[in-house]
Amino acid sequence: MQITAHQLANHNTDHAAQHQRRLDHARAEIPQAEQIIQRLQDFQIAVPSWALGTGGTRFGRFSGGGEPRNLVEKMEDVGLLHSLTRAAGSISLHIPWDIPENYAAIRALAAQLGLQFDAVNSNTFQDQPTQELSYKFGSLQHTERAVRQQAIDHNMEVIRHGVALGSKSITIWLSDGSCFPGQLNFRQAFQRTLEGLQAIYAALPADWKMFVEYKAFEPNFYSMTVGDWGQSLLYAQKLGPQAYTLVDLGHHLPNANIEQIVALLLMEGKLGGFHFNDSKYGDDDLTVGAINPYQLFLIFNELVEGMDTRHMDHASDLGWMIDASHNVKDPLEDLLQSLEAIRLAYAQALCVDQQALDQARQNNDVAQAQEILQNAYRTDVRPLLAEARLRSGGALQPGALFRELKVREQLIVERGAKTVATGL
Ligand code: PSV
Ligand code: MN
Repeated sequence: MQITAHQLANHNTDHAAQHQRRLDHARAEIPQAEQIIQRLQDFQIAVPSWALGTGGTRFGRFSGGGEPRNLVEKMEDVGLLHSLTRAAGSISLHIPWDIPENYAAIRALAAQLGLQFDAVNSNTFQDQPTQELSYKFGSLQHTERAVRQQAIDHNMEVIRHGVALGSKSITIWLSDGSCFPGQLNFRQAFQRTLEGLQAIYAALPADWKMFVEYKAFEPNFYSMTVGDWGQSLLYAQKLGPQAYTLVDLGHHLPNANIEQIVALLLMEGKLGGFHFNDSKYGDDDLTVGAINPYQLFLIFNELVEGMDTRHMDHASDLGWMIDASHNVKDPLEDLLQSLEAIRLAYAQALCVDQQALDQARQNNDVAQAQEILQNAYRTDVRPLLAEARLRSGGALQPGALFRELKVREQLIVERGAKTVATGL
C-alpha cells in the first residue's frame, strides 16, 4: 500500500485553517520559529526493521495482523511512515533477520520510497538454525577461539551487506556477560571482547563508524561485558577514531542521569548515536516519550548545546535511531508517536535560550536556570512540527490520516491477518 499525493493534499486542505491559526500563535510566541521549522525538515530518524511487527515478551507474542512478511514489506512500511511524516527517511537493518537477497532491487526500492540505509546491526545474541557453534556463553568474550571467530565473521558479513546497500555504520550490541558470580574472569572477558572488536574494526571501510552499544543487564543478570557507558567508552577509545558509544535510552540502571552521560560523551567526541525508546523499569522498549518526556527534552538540550559547541551538523553527525518493541499497540501507530516525541523534544531544546541559561549558571541563579529550561519544555511546538511536515510533503496530522485511510485494515487485506515479522 502507498499513500498518494492526492490523499495527502485532501487531508492537508481539510486541516489547513486550524493549522494556520495554531501556527500563527506559535510564531508569535517563539522567536526562532522559522529556523526550528527548517531544522526539523532536515532531521530524519531511522526506523528499525525489527520494530515493524508486533514484539513479544518471553511470555508470548500477540500478532496484530498485516505484519510485514519480508524485507520488502518492512521497507514499504517505513515508506508509509515517511510519506506521512517526512521524518523517517531511513531504515536500520538487523542481520540475519533481514538479509537483503537482491541488493540492486532493494536499493531501487529504497530510492523509490525515499529511504536510506542507516546502521546495520549484527546479532550474536541468538543461535541461528544453520549456525555451527553456540553463543550460550557469549560471543566475542567466549572462552573458545572458534566461537569468537564465528562472531567476528558474522560481523564482517554484516558490514558487507551494509556496504552493498550504502550503510555507513554498524551497531554492535553484545549480550555477553555472566549470570552468576564466579562464572567469568572480567578482565579476560574484556580482553577477548576487545580483540574481537579490533578484528571487526580492522574490516571497517574508511568512511564507516562502529557503534558500541552498552546495556546494564539482560540477558545476563550478574555482569554485562559492555555494561555501561564507561565500558563502551573504554572499548571505543582503544579501538580508534571510527569507534563510538551508542546510547540506548533503556539500557541504564534506574534513575541514571542519561543527559549527563550524553554531555560527557559528546565532550569527548565519542558519542555515536542513539536508540530511542522509553521505559519505567528497565529495557521496556516503550514508545519514545510515553513515560518520561522531560528526560528526553533534557537529553536533547545537552545534544543541541553540545553539538553547537563542537560545530556539529545536527542532522547527520550522530546516528538517530529508534529501538522499540510494540506489544499491544499497532507498530506503525506506535512508531508515528515515537517520531513525533523525538522531534518535539528536539524542537523544544531548540527553544532554549542558551545565552540566558549560561548567564543564569554564571550567576548561580538556580531558580532562573530551571525556569529557562522548563519554559522551553512547556512551549507548544506542535504547530512547528506540522508546518515542517507540510513543507516537506507530509501530513498535518499523520496519526489521524493513518486511521482515516484505514492503513492497517488495508495491510491485513494485502498480507493476511496472521503474518509474523522477523525480529524479537
Ligand atoms: C538490545 O536490548 C537491543 O537494544 C540492541 O540494540 C539489539 O540490537 C536490539 O535491542 C534487538 O531488539
Ligand atoms: Mn538498542
